[in-house]
Amino acid sequence: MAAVDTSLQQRATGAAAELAAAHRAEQPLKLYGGWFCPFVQRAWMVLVEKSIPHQYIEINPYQKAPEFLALNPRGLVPTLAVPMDSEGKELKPLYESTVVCEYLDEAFPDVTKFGPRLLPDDVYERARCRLWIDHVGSRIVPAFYRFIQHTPGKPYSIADVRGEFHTHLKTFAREMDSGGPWFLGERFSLVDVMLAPWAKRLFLIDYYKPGGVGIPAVGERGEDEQVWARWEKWFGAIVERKSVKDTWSEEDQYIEAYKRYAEDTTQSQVGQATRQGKGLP
Ligand SMILES: N[C@@H](CCC(=O)N[C@@H](CS)C(=O)NCC(=O)O)C(=O)O
Repeated sequence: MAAVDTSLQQRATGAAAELAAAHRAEQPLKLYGGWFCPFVQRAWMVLVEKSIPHQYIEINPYQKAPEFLALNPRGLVPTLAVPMDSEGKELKPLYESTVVCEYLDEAFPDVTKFGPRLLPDDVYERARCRLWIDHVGSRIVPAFYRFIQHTPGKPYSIADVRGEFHTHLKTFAREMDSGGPWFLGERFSLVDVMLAPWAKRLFLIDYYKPGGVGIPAVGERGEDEQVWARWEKWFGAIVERKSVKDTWSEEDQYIEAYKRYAEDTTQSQVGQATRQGKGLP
């Protein structure tokens, strides 16, 4: 097997390094993360959005330490260690970024201490949010990896993957409420959190792939002028969101870390699944 991606820069840099340093001290709630990982960024954003006391522990998930596998047999970050008592003597694990984010929102419900809930109270609206979170996870994110891992030898063209990616973005943007930049209009929610890390990483497609993300220019979008304008409103707001910027390392570190994806040589579980046409882990 080719070398596993263990040569990554070992620590966060830039703003994310400051955040990690501010949360180095022992706390009952622990997030095991990797600075480069978009799934981790989701959970990290929720901790920041809600100012939840926590300890951040940087690990390299490609080196499967037995203590890590004991917490998460899937061997993936984010992994959360949740205290079962007030002193944090007994810890139970949680993993899968969507599960972790919903848990954090529900476990810290006090709006006066932790700010607005990240899913609506209305049952239908909450289900609608989960529907579009599913669209992010089952359509947009896999298409992002097919796009960035596209190499000239593939049986499909880069235009095909770009088209597929655009279709999923437009379907998402058409569902966005008006009156504000976020998916729910003025209200920031978990739907925004779920897509934010890949929005922030779109510059990597511009950097590595011929023709880049390739969203058509204003005036050249035909019947899609409005939907792309709505996408850009959301995109402009999310990349500037404080929780996104606070959990972001220096840009050149991502360029380095994603080179293996761009060359389609990564041995990460996500990368291998994409290469084999399987569902993401
Ligand atoms: N479905 C998982 C995916 C997490 C994931 O793939 N994390 C990557 C880092 S970005 C990982 O831990 N990879 C280790 C490996 O591929 O062996 C989630 O949503 O949390």
